[in-house]
Amino acid sequence: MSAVVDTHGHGHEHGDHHGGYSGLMRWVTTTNHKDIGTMYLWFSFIMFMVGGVMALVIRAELFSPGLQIVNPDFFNQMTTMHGLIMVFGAIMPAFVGFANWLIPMQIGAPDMAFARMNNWSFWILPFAGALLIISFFTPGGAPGVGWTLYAPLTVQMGIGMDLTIFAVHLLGMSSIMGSINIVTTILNMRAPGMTLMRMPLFCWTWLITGYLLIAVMPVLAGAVTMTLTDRHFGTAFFNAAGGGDPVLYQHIFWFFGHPEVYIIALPAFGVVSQIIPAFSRKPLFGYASMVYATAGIAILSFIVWAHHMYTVGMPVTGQLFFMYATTLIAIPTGVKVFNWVATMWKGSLTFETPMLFAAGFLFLFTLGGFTGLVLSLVPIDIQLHDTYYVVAHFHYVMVAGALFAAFGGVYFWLPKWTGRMYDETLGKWHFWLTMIFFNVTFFVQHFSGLAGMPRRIPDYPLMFETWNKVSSIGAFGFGISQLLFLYVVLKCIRSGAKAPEKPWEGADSLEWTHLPTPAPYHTFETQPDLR
Ligand code: CU1
Repeated sequence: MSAVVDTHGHGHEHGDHHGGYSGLMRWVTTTNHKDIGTMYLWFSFIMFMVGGVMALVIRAELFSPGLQIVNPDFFNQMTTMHGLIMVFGAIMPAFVGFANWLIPMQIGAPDMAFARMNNWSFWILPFAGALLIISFFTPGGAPGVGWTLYAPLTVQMGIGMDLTIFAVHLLGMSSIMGSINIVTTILNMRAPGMTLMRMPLFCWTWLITGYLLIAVMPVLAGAVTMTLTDRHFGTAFFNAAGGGDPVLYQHIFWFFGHPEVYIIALPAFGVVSQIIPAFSRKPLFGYASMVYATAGIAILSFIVWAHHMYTVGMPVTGQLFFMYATTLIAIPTGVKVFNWVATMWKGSLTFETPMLFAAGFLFLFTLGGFTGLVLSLVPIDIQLHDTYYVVAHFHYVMVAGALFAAFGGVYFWLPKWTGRMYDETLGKWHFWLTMIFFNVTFFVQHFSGLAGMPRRIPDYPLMFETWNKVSSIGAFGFGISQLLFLYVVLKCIRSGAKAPEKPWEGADSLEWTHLPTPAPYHTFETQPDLR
């Protein structure tokens, strides 16, 4: 451990001290958790832009009925790669970036437990991302099968499918190594006095997320490996003609896929659970219940997977089980929402950009939770399955949930990360543009979905035209607004005003997190606890 600390002293402002390396090699060889966190965050932003351009291709095509811009096959490739890149390339690495930056500082550890493996976890990602993009340039292009990679379509695809399978394997390896690192760091490297129940909530959500990832990423790897052997080695796991069953794929995929929703959501909950107390000048309400609710959500997430599959022809008893189990998740989620609101209750609230994003998260994520509850009901889901209502629902969870929390977290911790303040006026502009265009894009998709518009189809009847036009205009506004975010961050790094010790006045009690790595010897027994 000490060797790592000695050669890789401070954050990125001391780039000339990294084991003799400088320039690019310094980033390639770094084992510093702050450097690696920074690389995760930038990688995630680049993937967010790539996946965003794909979303804009989809929305441009859907601006009008008929086929204007792309052929149906390329449209399918766009929906597939948009989903894969956003889930595995953008959202997940963003929160691993937060974990790298924050967990060692929040628990008083000098670095992550496995600093060299940490470097490897990150550097796998660009290769996985490259494989996904290279698949577009293979014969037949990228697989146009949807991000869920459902059998049996995957068996017939070209070599782009093999590249995608390999990319998923690499992404899974990266996630598993990252999770082992996070779990080990939290369990073994807390400073004296930092008991588990005193940890900042972000650490708790990542501890639980780490276990979720270790449990389900191998399941996804199994699903795509079975697809690979069906394609090339004569097995018939998902081929009815050989005694297999394509529905088996869906069961395996969603046994991974539903916990994956919480792998994305739980760290977002953690970020929001730290922003809201800071801007309410009050401790988090119901800390212990937050921890238990997070664990409860994680456990329930393993027994709800078939709510994605109500229409495959499962027995009514199966539908009922998965419906009741799914509706149960509303209870711990309700506990969390109650606690966030109760934290704000009678607080001295201010609404700087991080708090705006946290409040936006709270409102819109709850809305996405409600449409999730609607979709959990079998008779309703049978009507709405594969419509734009589902698309609207999960974008409220993924974008207004995870992405808003990530934006809030970036604004919240940028002063700690860079030593500089961002431009508050521009930050607020970024929030309001994002908030408005997000809803213009996705709220109307509830309407086209309820009217029966199917997802993943490039053409549609005239009756859906109005809401699609509105949605496409919103999407381009949303996309352009994110360039403002890039500008605000770059401006902060280059020329932001010097950040004060405590940028957010009050309950932001992480005042020592601006100190260099390794954190000085610290005992939390003599400090107020940090939650
Ligand atoms: Cu689910």
